[in-house]
Amino acid sequence: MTRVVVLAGGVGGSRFCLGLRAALEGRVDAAAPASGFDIVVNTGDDLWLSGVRLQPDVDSIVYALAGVNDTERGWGRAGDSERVNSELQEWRAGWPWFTLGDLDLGTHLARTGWLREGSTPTQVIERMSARWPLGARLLPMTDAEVDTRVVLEDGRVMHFQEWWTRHRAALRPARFENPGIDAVVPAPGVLEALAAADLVLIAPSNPVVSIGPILAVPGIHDAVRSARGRVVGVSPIIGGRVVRGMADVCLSAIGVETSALAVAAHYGARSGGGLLDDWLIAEEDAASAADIARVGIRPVVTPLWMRDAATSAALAEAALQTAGH
Ligand code: FO1
Repeated sequence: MTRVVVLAGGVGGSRFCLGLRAALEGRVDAAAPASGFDIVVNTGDDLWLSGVRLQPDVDSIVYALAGVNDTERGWGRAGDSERVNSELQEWRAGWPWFTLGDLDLGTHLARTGWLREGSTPTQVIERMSARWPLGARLLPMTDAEVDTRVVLEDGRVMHFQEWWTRHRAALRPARFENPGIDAVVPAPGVLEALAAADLVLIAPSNPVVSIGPILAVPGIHDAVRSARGRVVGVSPIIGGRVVRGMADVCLSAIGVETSALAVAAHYGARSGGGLLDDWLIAEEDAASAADIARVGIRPVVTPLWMRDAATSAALAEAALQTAGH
């Protein structure tokens, strides 16, 4: 059995994880145990709101793997209602621009209760995951609370969720911060999973606010770098544009161009102190393959659009084959 660890966050991460589960399941014969994989999830998007703890990236991935996610919006539960949210707005509680669905609130209440009773986020996620056969183990990047903050060019500082959902990333960021992250440790199991992995995948998630915080947790960058298997990344940029979300704004704030080449160089070649052995790029970006190779990373041109279950599985299959699995 190939042991795979994925670093992931957001919608791109959850679609890729769905594809990976399908690709791995396709390899298992009837007699063999189902192949599982580990997902190290960004928790920088997490926040307290109206007295409950939200974990947007964890929930996106759990809901997607459980098949109960809202595929139109890209977040929350399918078929959710908003009765409690309306009432919260009447009370002027929470954020008027941030919707908490009724079913989704059930998750937040359960999580908050378990946290208040003394469970760690890792234990809470394990308990939540047991409700559905997810086919993967989710590990938060850390059990500590380290929110992603946006420092604007005008000096204001706000939680990433406010910048993302209220302002739709329209306020110019000077930088992103995770206050206190230097003092935290990876969640239990994260370093062990990376050390045992035959293959580490970096999902096509936002490199700055999804993958960035994971790699900023002390020990994780080094563990990926020294993984025994290959480290394969999937470009979140296709044809010089972001596939979804507002990653281009985040990239330009840290001085990285919105291109498959620039993001590859941002992660760096393992041979040069960075992370990547291989970098999956779209056919639209094939012209940058030679430059990516010059950085010391092997470019692999393959279709990257994850339009549905079949194209997501094909992309994950390409990532597995790139590493010889
Ligand atoms: N995104 C929005 O654009 N608007 C919302 O009202 C909103 C509510 C929300 C509630 C719970 C949750 O887990 C996620 C939610 N999101 C919402 C998505 C979230 O803001 C981001 O897309 C992710 O954090 C980025 O990965």
